[in-house]
Amino acid sequence: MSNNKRILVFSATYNEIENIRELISGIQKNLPNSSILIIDDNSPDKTQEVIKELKKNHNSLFLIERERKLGLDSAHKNAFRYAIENNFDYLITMDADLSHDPKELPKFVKNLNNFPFVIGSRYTNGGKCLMKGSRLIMSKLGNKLIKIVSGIKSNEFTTSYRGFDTKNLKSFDLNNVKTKGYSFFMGTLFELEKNNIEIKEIPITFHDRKKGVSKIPRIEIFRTLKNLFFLTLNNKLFR
Ligand SMILES: Nc1nc2c(ncn2[C@@H]2O[C@H](COP(=O)(O)OP(=O)(O)OP(=O)(O)O)[C@@H](O)[C@H]2O)c(=O)[nH]1
Ligand SMILES: [Mg+2]
Repeated sequence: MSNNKRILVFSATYNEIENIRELISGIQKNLPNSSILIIDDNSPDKTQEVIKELKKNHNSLFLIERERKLGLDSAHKNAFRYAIENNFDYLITMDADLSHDPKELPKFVKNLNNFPFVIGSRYTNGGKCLMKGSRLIMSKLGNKLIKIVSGIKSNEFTTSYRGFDTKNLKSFDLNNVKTKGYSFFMGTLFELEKNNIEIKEIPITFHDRKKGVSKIPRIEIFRTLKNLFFLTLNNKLFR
């Protein structure tokens, strides 16, 4: 890839010992010149120890260890700050459970050359979501509902496979997103909209987690609905 941009790929981990090696080797293979940042929240399964071992043979792998489970939203905010403070041009974020395929990373970089924000979308033309049963239905309906209620032009709101061109985001700052937990990812799109930043969807295939267990409590779905209405109201009132 003829690209001299400094790229940081970020993932948050909590008990991903069964996935972390494959994730890191996948990132290395697909974006050999990128740096990798992992923020681990003191995983009881000792994911962080595996990362420390991998660091010995990988001088652009960085680990931030936090004392306890401080949540996915604050991990992503930390990563955003880290990317800016360390002068990275592009920040690409993804889950560590291999739901997001590292093979798709080059596509993010290519699009970041033309767009300040890129979201990996399961629900745009060519995108796929390989979740099953009620999970798939909830996800599809949820994203459709958010689109209708918010009026924001995107078919995907809830995935964390996203790319930021840190130098071209105007006044957008991920740390200004106030919604927590699951809603944080949706809240990001409201914040982009507020800053008049185009949301570029690129198709991805989302794989269901094969190893390890899900950490997101299902109650988050209801919290997301509540936040959707408040964010939309706020958006309409303060434009
Ligand atoms: N550092 C940190 N990482 C977290 C935390 N909660 C979740 N993660 C990580 O965030 C990513 C997404 O979490 P998942 O549990 O896969 O959530 P999900 O994708 O909604 O659930 P599944 O579809 O069932 O996998 C994974 O890489 C987790 O390891 C947290 O509190 N702190
Ligand atoms: Mg997952």
